Amino acid sequence: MPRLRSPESSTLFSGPCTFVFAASVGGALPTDLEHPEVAFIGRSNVGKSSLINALTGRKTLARASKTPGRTQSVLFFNLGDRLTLVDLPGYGHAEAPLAARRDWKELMRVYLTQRPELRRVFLLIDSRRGLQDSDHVLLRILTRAGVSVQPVLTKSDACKPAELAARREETQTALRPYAIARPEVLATSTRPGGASAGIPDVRTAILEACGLVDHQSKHETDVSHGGDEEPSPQK
Ligand SMILES: Nc1nc2c(ncn2[C@@H]2O[C@H](COP(=O)(O)OP(=O)(O)O)[C@@H](O)[C@H]2O)c(=O)[nH]1
Ligand SMILES: [Mg+2]
Repeated sequence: MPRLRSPESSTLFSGPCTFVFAASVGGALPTDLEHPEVAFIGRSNVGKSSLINALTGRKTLARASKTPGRTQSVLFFNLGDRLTLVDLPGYGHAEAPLAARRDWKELMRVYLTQRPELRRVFLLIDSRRGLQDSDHVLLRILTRAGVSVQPVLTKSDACKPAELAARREETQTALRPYAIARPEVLATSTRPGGASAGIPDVRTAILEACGLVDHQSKHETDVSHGGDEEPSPQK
């Protein structure tokens, strides 16, 4: 698949994005989606639906639901016929019944072990709270599955800049023992006052994870490369 040039990559997220499949515990996962895939996960209320909507410039793509113990599902969205965005069920709800927690774990196990398309999981963390015990449970599951993790602090507008910087450092330190976690911690806000901070960074990280980013639009320059031909795109 050819890499997207910068202008094309910026329009990908404002183009068509359609719901294609919902998988719940005990059900099958789609096997015919063909595109590289990235998934979003985090504790309930972390701002996952808001972030997915902001990334794709929509108001209602990802439904916001706050009912604990409600049927949990893995939602698949086709973005411009180039990649699949996956909305994973939240966790960490204090009142969630035991059966719901068990279903969540089983759904994660099935999803994470049966997705050769999966390139990266974006782990959302509330800026005001930092990593919680339930995030560490998830990180251990992701470690066993060997899935690359991009940490993202959400609701950055709700913190003062110094507090956000401290939370970023603290998160980086707490994630260091996890080899699957990428070292850079992104921070986002979906509030107009937050000027949609960090949303373009997350879009770039998605494209990079999927091998779809044009070389010139990458932030860092690869100096080890010494004028070779452009590497062939990853499938
Ligand atoms: N201050 C602030 N609040 C946010 C932001 N994103 C989401 N929220 C709020 O956090 C709550 C949970 O958001 P939602 O997207 O439904 O979280 P989800 O349960 O993880 O899908 C809602 O009240 C949102 O309005 C943000 O960037 N800044
Ligand atoms: Mg939600």
